[in-house]
Amino acid sequence: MKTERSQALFEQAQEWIPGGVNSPVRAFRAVQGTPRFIAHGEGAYLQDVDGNRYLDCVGSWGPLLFGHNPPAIRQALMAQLEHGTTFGAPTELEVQLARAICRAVPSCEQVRLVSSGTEAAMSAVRLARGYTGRAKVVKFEGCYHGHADCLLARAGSGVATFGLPDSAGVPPNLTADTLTLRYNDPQSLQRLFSQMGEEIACVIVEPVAGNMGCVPPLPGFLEQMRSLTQKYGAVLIFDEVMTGFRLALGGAQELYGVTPDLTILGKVIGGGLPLAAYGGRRDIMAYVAPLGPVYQAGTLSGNPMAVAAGLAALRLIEEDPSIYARLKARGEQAARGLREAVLDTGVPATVQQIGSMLTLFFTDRPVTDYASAKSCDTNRFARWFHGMLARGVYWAPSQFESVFLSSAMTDADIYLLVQAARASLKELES
Ligand code: KE4
Repeated sequence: MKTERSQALFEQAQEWIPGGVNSPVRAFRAVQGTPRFIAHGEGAYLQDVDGNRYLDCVGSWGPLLFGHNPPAIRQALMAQLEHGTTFGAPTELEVQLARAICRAVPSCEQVRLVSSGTEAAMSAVRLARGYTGRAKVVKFEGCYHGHADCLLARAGSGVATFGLPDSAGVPPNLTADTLTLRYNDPQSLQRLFSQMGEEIACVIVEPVAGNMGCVPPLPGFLEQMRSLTQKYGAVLIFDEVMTGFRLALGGAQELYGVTPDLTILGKVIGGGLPLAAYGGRRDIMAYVAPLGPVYQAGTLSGNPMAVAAGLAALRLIEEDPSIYARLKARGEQAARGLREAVLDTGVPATVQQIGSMLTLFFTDRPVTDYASAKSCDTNRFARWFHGMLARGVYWAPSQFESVFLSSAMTDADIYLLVQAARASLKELES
């Protein structure tokens, strides 16, 4: 596979951009090798600058529910372009998008549009702290909510005492009130709430974890979280940046029937442009400036181009109510084929899938939390990843990520995916 142009561009990029990328996972450090510089996306496929073509299983990390460059979104952007790209003033379009989001996600009585999932998560946590007057934030190991200081925390020595920074540049005092528990461990959540429930402003969780690989909640985990937060007056925040409008129109909260107080959304609702949102109960959203005392602002919040793309995306979903059943069927089809390939080749691996999200974990046991995810053979994953790339399948370049199937994928595409996976697994044993 020719990669000269990607290699040359990566050399140049490292001169001008830290690590040569604008987001760390893109640098292929977890799998080594040269990141592919992409020239074009169309439907289910990417083409890199050397002319190599790949079935795209990353889908820009989730936004591309319909694959690349769907005509309806392209037309919406062209139409908006005639009127201008940004005004820094309210527009009719953003009212339409806010209403469409609230209608799709009933727990959102109001939403505030922002430009990234990080911004949405940071704002939702600040809002929960402002609304409750409390400081403590509970999150879970292996869940990622963007890179706001207070959320870049890992479990401290005594979890129930303080959180430690998980990044340089985050002073310990900024994570001291962030407590990190094990995902899918209701007992530790129960213990923490009985120790300090009245001090907890919020619990923030990925209702289906995607940032340690695809790890669904075990039965009762979300329900128990809901009853504890209710009982102690803490705000329950579902981070649905990845799962929102991906797993169902109403996201994971619709799928699992658990209603949070606040929801964070992103990715799909931007239709491929920078747009995210946080929203929820009206009495909590009433605390957001200019209505209330919790400040949050943004030059490009509700940007007309991003909103036009987001509206077109939600319209595509509205016009195609069977899309989630089809995406679920695609996910199950891919998972079935991958499990057969794992069995046939005898490589210790586990496939976890929900809807159109899935991960092939290089471990022979179920992955229910970060510790079990970290027990995977990441070297084997890296070799398998390059086997997939060489066979024309662009998989997520990290064991600890989900992949995202799109509605542009066909039976033939899933067949290609499974055959490439089988051959790449077999190669591991040679
Ligand atoms: P952004 O700030 O990247 O728009 O969103 C942060 C975020 C928040 N919450 C969840 C559940 C997320 O998955 C994300 C971002 N997801 C990663 C993928 N693991 C984006 C890819 C990247 O960081 O380059």
